[in-house]
Amino acid sequence: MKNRKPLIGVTPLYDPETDKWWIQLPYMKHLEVNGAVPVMIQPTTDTNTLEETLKYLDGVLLTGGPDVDPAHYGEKILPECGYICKERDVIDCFIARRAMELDLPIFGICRGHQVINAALGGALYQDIPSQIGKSINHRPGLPEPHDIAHTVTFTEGNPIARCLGRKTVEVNSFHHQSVKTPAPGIEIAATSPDGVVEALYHKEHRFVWGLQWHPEKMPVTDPVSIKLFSAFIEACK
Ligand SMILES: [Mn+2]
Repeated sequence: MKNRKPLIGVTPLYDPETDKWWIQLPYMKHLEVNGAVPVMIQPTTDTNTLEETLKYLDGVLLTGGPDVDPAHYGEKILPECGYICKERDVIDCFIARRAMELDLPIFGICRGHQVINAALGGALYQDIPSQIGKSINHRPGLPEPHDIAHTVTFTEGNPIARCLGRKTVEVNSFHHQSVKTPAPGIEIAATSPDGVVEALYHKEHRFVWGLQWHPEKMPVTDPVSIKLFSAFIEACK
């Protein structure tokens, strides 16, 4: 236990229209209110710099964003695949793999959850509506970011379910891709009623969790979000 709050590196987003890298504040806010110090990871593809950055961090939060290049899981790009940011793929995949090797806790949200799987050798569905079906709309475009889109049901005895102390949770949804084949060591922790993977964890690592939904888009007082961010931050101490 260190005599300071955990320092959490947060991956930024790239906006191709303005050529700017930026952060979505709710990730930082939820980390801050639950007892961590969040900082943006510099968007550089120089992996030496990223390696040096990791030496200072107590954990990493892999954020949402554009689709991972299907080349990472050995597939050609389908027409339904969305915008790809190759620089961000380099940054996020390097951070995910090296944080694993360094035993740093990793919390992946939406794209971050998909990055964990793709970086470790798993595959993704490039587009849920065209590849799985349309029983649930995972990108319904509801008025508020915290509006509930669907339920997720946890598998028996996984650490995320234990953290929340419940078998189901109501979640928001902003994605059109999902985990197809789990990477070696990755276990599915929760699915939506249509079978889409909504949460994962690494069975041998002390804290590698991925969520397909966005707990940071819920109010900072949301009990489920508090438990998830607190568990991550506790692992970073
Ligand atoms: Mn969903």
